Formats: sequence, C-alpha cells, structure tokens
Amino acid sequence: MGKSNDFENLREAILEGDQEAAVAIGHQLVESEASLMEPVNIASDVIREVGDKFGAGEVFLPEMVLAAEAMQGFMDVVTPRLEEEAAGEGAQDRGTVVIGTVQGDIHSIGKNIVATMLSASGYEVVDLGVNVVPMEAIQAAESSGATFIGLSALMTTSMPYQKEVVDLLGELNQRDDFYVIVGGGPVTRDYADDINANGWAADAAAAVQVCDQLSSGSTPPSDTTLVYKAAE
Ligand code: B12
Repeated sequence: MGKSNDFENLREAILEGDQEAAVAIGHQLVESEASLMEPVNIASDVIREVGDKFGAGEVFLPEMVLAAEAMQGFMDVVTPRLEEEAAGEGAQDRGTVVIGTVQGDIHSIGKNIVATMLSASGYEVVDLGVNVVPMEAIQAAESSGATFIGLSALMTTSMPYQKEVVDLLGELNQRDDFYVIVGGGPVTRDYADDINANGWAADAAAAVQVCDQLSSGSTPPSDTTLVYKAAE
C-alpha cells in the first residue's frame, strides 16, 4: 500500500471513528519506517475537522467520542516510534517540564503529543494528566525542580485556569521560579501575552523551540517578554 493511500485511509478511519482501522494503519506506518510526524499532523487536522463539525451541529457527541478513540488508538501505536524519530543527537538534560491539561478540561491528545516531543528532545517530562488544578501544577513543579510549567487548554471555559496558575505563582512569590508555557486549540498568542505567560506555541515542534529559547536566555520569568512560535 502506498504512502498517500495510507494517509487517505487514516483520514477515513478517524472521520468514521474506526479505531481498529486506525490502529492497523498505525502499525503499517511504523513497520514501513516512514516518517511519522506527517501522519500525526494529518490525524490532528482530521480530528479538528470532526470538532468543527460537532461545533456546527453536523456530528454529535458519540461520533466525536469514536473519532477521538480512533485517534487515540493510532497515537498509542505510533508514539514510541515518533519519540525515537524526534530524538535529537545528544539531546539530554535540558531541564524538567511539568505538563498537564488544566482544571475542568479532559482533552489530552495534543498535550500528549507535546509531552512526547519534549521528552524526545531531551527534556524530563512530568505529565500530570488532565483536569489539573492550579495548585497541583505548582506543587509538582516545585517538588520535581522543574524549569517549566506547561498548560494545555482546549476549551474557552478552561483557559482561565492557565491565567490562574500564573496569578497564583505571583501571589505565592514564586513567579520567578518557573517559565509558564501555554497552548491548546483556542489559546492564542495574544491571550498568552495578556495573562503574562512566558511562552506560547501552536504545535508540539514549536513548543520544543520555545522551551529551548527560554532556557537559553537568562531573563527571569517575571521580566521575560512572551516567546512564541507559530506552527512549522
Ligand atoms: C477530541 C476531542 C474531544 C475528545 C477528547 C479525547 C481526549 N482524550 O483528548 C472527547 C470526545 C472526550 C471530548 C470531550 C469534550 N469536548 Co471536545 N473536542 C475534541 C476535538 C475534536 C479535538 C481536540 C484534539 O485532540 N485536537 C488535536 C490535537 C493534536 O490538537 P491540540 O489539542 O490543539 O494540540 C496541539 C496544539 O494546540 C498544541 N498544544 C496543545 N496543548 C499544548 C500545551 C502547551 C504548553 C503548548 C506549548 C502547546 C500545546 O500542540 C498540540 C500538538 O500539535 C476538539 C475540536 C478542536 N478544534 O480542538 C473538541 C472541542 C475542544 N471539544 C469541545 C467540547 C464542547 C467538549 C465537551 C464539553 C463535549 C460534551 N458536551 O461533553 C467534552 C469536554 C469535557 C471536558 N470537561 O473536558 C469543544 C470546546 C468548545 C469550547 N467551549 O471552547 C471543541 C472545540 C469542539 C467544538 N467545536 O465544539 N472532546
């Protein structure tokens, strides 16, 4: 089966919420030793397309759930190889990133891709999962000696918790202890700037570049102007 055929089948499998097919295509791609970043980007676009249709009332929640399960099944199969593929030479000890999806939000797919790419690039990643309350993120960052707190939000209703983490760090006199980087579907660069985050990235590869740039500088978090990177 050709590469473009695989991609078309992957699209269909996610659109139709066919997890078995999505998993099978994942295995085929892993075995073929083709690059995996391209199909992961395709799958990400397809799942967003399903989300747009859901938003427009063209598909219903059960269909979005099935599409997400198909995407998740595909990601589970390709993630180990994706991590190998993204691993740079000598990429070690770049610091620790505590990452999670904020309170009230259970969307994990994008956050997991970011975590995979950061870990492949030599960052120690502490993944707190989803629905992470602000204080939990801060305590985990403290106890793991993290340089970064990464916060994902996929809903307009959960975005304010990204701000709450930044504000809480200020109240605790810990704003200079961690760089806060934010992202997720509705989170724009302007929003990141407004809430005084230190970094914003549109996708996982960009997130790595933002962390690299922040850690190579010497400006403390409270004085850092937003470091941002659009999609590659
Ligand atoms: C898949 C999905 C689900 C799945 C989640 C499965 C899972 N395990 O994640 C399921 C079906 C469970 C789900 C549930 C719900 N969902 Co939903 N979901 C989506 C969907 C279709 C795709 C999200 C996704 O995975 N995208 C693909 C990934 C790869 O992209 P990404 O997350 O944006 O991540 C990339 C970048 O943003 C960035 N990034 C992400 N995080 C971070 C973090 C940092 C630090 C950085 C630097 C970068 C970064 O890098 C990533 C990789 O490139 C979106 C639609 C959309 N347009 O986003 C709706 C969407 C987010 N969901 C929505 C809704 C309403 C819900 C529900 C409330 C539905 C319901 N009635 O129950 C529940 C939420 C429950 C809750 N409390 O959280 C709405 C939100 C609307 C709003 N208020 O803003 C959306 C926008 C759909 C819509 N158009 O209406 N959902």
